[in-house]
Amino acid sequence: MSPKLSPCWVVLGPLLCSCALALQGGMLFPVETPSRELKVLDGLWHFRADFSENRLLGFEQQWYRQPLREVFNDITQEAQLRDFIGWVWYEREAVLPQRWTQDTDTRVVLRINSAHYHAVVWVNGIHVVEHEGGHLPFEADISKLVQTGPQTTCRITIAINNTLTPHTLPPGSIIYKSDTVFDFFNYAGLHRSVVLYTTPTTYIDDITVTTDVEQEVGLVNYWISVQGDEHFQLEVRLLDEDGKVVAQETGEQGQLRVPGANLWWPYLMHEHPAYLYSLEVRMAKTVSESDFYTLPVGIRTVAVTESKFLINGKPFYFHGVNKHEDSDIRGKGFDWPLLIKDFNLIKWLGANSFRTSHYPYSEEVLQLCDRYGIVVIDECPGVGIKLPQSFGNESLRHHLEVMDELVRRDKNHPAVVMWSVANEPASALKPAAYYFKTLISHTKALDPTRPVTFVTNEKYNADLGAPYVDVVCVNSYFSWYHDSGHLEVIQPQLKSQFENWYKTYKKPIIQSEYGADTIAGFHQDPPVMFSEEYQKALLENYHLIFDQKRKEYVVGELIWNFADFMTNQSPIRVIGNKKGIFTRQRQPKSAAFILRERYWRIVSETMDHHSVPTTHCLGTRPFTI
Ligand code: GCB
Repeated sequence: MSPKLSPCWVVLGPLLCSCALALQGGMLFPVETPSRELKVLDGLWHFRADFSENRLLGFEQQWYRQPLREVFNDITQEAQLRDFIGWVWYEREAVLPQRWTQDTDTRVVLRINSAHYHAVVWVNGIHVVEHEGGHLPFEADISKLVQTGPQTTCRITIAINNTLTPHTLPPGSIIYKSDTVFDFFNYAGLHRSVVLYTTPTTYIDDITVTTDVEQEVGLVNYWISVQGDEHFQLEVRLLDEDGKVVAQETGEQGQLRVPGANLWWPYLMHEHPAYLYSLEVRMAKTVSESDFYTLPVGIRTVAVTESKFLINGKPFYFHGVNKHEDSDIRGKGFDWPLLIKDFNLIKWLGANSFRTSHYPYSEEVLQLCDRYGIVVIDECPGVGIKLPQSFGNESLRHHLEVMDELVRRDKNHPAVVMWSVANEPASALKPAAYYFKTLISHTKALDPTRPVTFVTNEKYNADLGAPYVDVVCVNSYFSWYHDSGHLEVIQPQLKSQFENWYKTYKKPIIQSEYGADTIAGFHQDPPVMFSEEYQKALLENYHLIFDQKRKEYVVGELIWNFADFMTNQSPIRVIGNKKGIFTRQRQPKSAAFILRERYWRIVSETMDHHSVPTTHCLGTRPFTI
């Protein structure tokens, strides 16, 4: 039934303290600095799916020992490959600069930014790393392997299996020769770049930053971990956007004080949103051996009260979207033009936020959010936790590890204001209480500076995980999956949804999903389901209640979905999920205009008039990055 293989095997291109993490080592985004080089292995990779009966021929014949190059493939026209379940093999030969292979003071690292789901990696036929779970990076130090002789190339082989079981995260039933159950297209394989980078052998391994504001003084707390030699010196400088040093310190841990700091504000909340400082870290071992890394830093605070979500002490209302990493041809393959188009649409819409439904998005997405002030609810791949066995110890242990990896990767992004540990789990099942209590307290221990939530579609009086969240995030599909076609139920049902949740928990609420499937170009008035008129009417009914309740404790609304996206085949999906306000090709349906008008109206109500950026107002030219 459901397709499994990504067509995107073509790769193009108080303290949050690192000691709280169970993981070894940091996961700094690889960048070029005076001490670090980077080689991005985008382009065509050799590819082979293992169609053998047991899917294990590649391991039996040790495909990693020989070049795969006799087999070459492309975005598939074969249903058999699209629907493939099991191991596929990728291979790429990389030419290395001579000093990488000859200078033993250079550390060479192979980093895979995302391989979905289970990956095994060899370099020159030698096993170097294995990783479970897509959407998060992993890496291996391959210095010893490439510094062994005169050769200046290395062969990288990656075997990836897309099988999903009740114990994977996300759990699923995408199992060879068995049924497939999954709510969106399980694009597999390499979604993002594979890179090689270098550091000195004594190197900056991780940087953790938290920020606070006391009176007018911005505080930047930092922790740096260095690997390699024990003897080194660390210098830390904070530069403003003009390149002026505003604070400096030495040592592995400290606090930088910035009087009159420019705060990081969300888009449309301030006339100069998304102010970023640069934290320059210099590690010196000897005069000639140094490592440099620069991290963008936004100084901001996040807090939650009984009825408000506060950024820099001011109430923040999420008017935004849910997304998917999904597009025609690319599937989940990373694509800069698509990313820029999506950011331009988000800004055009007047949206200030999104949730990374239902897995961590690429690091480049978060970097743009930092840079443009788009607030993020960062969700882990905990989608579809429905079966009792997916709440057992094996699943929980893996889920905790995934949160370690997610927090390690994304902890320094000012745009990330909340963690979401799951989407629509069966949180009324008995083991859900222990599961979510453990998961949420673990996440808070990793990062006490951000609120934690999960997204529920359970009833307020049955949900056993809700007592542990900081913000209640509720999904509901009134007049769509329930009382289909009856728009008149929306207002009373939505009103009692909010009132019941608030009465029970006294916590701020976000409507984290609502929407209707709509086939662009289908018109019907009076509205019927799947027409553009129905989507508009459904939204308008929801909005009436949002407007009442956002005066009280509703702190956000996120439409499902930003754009149409691919799913498995099913009688309720018409070549994918059509709840986008944009088509999969990013063209607006009528509802996009309703939402645009609404979001800009909310902005003009909540922002000082002079601070609304004129270039982003309705009817003016869209933002261009
Ligand atoms: C939901 C899920 C989302 C689905 C959506 C739908 O509740 O969270 O992943 O795509 O409903 O359209 O069915």
